Amino acid sequence: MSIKFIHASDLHLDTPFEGLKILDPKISDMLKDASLTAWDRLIDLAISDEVDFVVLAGDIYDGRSRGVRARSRLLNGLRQLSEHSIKVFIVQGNHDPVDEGGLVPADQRLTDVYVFPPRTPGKVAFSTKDGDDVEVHGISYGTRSETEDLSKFLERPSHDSFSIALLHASVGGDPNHEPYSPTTTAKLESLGFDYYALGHIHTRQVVSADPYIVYSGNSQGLSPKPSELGLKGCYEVQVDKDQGPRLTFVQLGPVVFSHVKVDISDSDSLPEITDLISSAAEKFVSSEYLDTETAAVVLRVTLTGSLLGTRVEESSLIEELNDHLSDTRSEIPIFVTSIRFEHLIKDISNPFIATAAVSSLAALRANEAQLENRLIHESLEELITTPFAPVGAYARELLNDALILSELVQDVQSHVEALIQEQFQDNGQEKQT
Ligand SMILES: [Mn+2]
Repeated sequence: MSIKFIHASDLHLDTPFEGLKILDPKISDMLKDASLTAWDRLIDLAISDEVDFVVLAGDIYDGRSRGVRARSRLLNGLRQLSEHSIKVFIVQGNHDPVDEGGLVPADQRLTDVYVFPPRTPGKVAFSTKDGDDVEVHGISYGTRSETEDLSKFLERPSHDSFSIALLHASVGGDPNHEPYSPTTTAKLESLGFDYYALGHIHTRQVVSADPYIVYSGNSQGLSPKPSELGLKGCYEVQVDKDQGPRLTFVQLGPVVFSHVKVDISDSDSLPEITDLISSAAEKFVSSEYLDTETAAVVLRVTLTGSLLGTRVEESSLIEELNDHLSDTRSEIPIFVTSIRFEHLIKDISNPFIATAAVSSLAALRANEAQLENRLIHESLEELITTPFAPVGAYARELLNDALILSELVQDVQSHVEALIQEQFQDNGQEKQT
């Protein structure tokens, strides 16, 4: 037995990358084509590696409109695979459910393309060119929000074939994704398939290796969110006689979203901070992404440490940084899209922070259980309007995030305690000398 196939999902073809502020035309052009380039690379890979078939686990399209660029590119790729007798199995996901239309026009005769229907057992049994028996089963989304476990519609696979279940589903729940078609590894295992080719969660992961329950992740990252970071692509799966499936990750997405953290504690001027971030970004990109298929890296930068005495506007810093980065020697273009300020609140010597700290502490003392106390909110609201931009941005973030808010209160409490302790010790020392 020797079966070779590609497992991909969440192509989100022609996604518009909404909400991303990309000012550099070179990068925005690259992004505009990134999801389509990833699809073209998948087709090239399937043909050059002579795989037997391709499984696509949902969210082929990105939005309701399913624009003409996405449709023609999909059709073109599927035609190429058909010409090479490479079968394609597809389920529709929450971004492209069946009630919003089929994936390919009915008048297109694509004999080797199988799109599974919703809410009814879909199954295709066939033999590969080497004579190995394969069964692919799958269930599509009928509507955008399938809240039932769709795996219950699957038929049992036959034991003498290599069997694959193709689903767009949430295994075990992931807070970053809508809990559509929720299921568990135990539930899937009990169905008896050899390989579960999953989509929906954009983070690539082998959930279980016996049997294989796998998320290929999306083929191109979509934003600087955690599930979208790093290299994106597909799994090429090889199944040989008496051997379990062997998975090889292949990068497809040309634009990589990533994240770099820079400590700016020791810098006290804007040019110094810009230099520090640029060199950190360049170093990070050259160590992580050389020798890859990456055409550009879109970075989110997190700054930690004190910004005392430095006035920094996020937008001007981003502009400055990108100017700086476009002149660098880095082989892969780097573009910074956002900057976050972390833990600046710890700098208790800043008068704004000290004010907030004291009122927060007072609030905490007054009512320990209620973190979303009026006083904390008031002091944070006050902070938003400070001329000290990073603190303002941080305060705004805190107001929208109860978890960070509670962390802040803990931080403040321990810092104020440390401060008191310090003063107490200083006094003690003074007495001794
Ligand atoms: Mn998706």
